[in-house]
Amino acid sequence: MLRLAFSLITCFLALPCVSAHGYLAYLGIDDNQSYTNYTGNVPNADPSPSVIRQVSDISPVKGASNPDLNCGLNAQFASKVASANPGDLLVFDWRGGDNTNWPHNTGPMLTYMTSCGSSDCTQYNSSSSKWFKIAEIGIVTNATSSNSPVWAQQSVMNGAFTNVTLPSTLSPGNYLIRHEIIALHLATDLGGAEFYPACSQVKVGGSQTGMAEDSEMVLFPGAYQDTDPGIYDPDVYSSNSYTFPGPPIAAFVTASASSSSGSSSPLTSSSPAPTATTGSTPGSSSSSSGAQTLCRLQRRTSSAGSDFTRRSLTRNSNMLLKTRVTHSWNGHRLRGLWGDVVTAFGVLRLRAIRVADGQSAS
Ligand SMILES: [Cu+2]
Repeated sequence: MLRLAFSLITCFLALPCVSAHGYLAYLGIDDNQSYTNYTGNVPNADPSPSVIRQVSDISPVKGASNPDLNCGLNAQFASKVASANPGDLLVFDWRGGDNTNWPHNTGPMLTYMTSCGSSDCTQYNSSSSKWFKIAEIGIVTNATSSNSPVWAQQSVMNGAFTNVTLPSTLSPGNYLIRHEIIALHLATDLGGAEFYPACSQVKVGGSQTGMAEDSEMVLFPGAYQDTDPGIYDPDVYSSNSYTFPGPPIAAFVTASASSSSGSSSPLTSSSPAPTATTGSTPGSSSSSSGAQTLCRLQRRTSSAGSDFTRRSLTRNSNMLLKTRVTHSWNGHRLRGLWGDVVTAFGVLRLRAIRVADGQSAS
């Protein structure tokens, strides 16, 4: 115990300057047979071929009418295209700018798609493209803390991936996937919301026919107003209800999700259908407007590691640590410590856990 306390103090002193922002570092695609992990480019770094459009800075897009709301700050075409099929699981891995965990915990995550037309997306300018929404997640119930309401984004800050299922009836074609985190920690002021859109280029196969209606499509910018209740949100710290900005999830997505209930694996969940929610939240089915009850975010533990690049090897060892902690979660004597550390100091958590694992292994 003494050693633990000492190590924790050391961690405090060693805390790096935590970056306040971040970016989409990886996109994974899980087709149930194999898992492919695509590496994004660090903002403003010398780019490597990627499927994720590189942005120029980890900073947020500010203002609902900012042209960069389309795909992120000065987003550049990417040179590669990911392959996917309807029903595949998209795994978004957001990181802080210094490759620590994503730094924010307040606000929704939304996923849109747009067609790039008949040619691939590598040169596709989406500034006047029509987008449809395939998923959104905001406040969920936290099974590990008495089913209390919490932003799903908190899990990302804690080190989780964000999962979204590609609609199972999605028409084949070339698409941009726009995954967006909106950080609302400053949203009590008009214009305070931080938008983090990230666009990935995919080619969807199959022979489905699902399409969004014209009336369900929006422009970026255009879909949001700074005064939208889910963007300017004076009650963001006092209310458990939330109104998502933008259009509703496209009807064909909702229809396909509810007709394929139960097919998602227990660690994952995603978008719209409030169907397969094993084990969570008895009392929460009375979801108030905007509150969602499904969503468990996949932890880093269940991803295949084979495709990770050198840069992420350190992260891989972190993932192992996280796996162990998850497995020893029940009854682990450091459980309370873990929770406190996560809440107050996201960055401290790993180090604390490393200590904890060292102790429990001895
Ligand atoms: Cu930030």
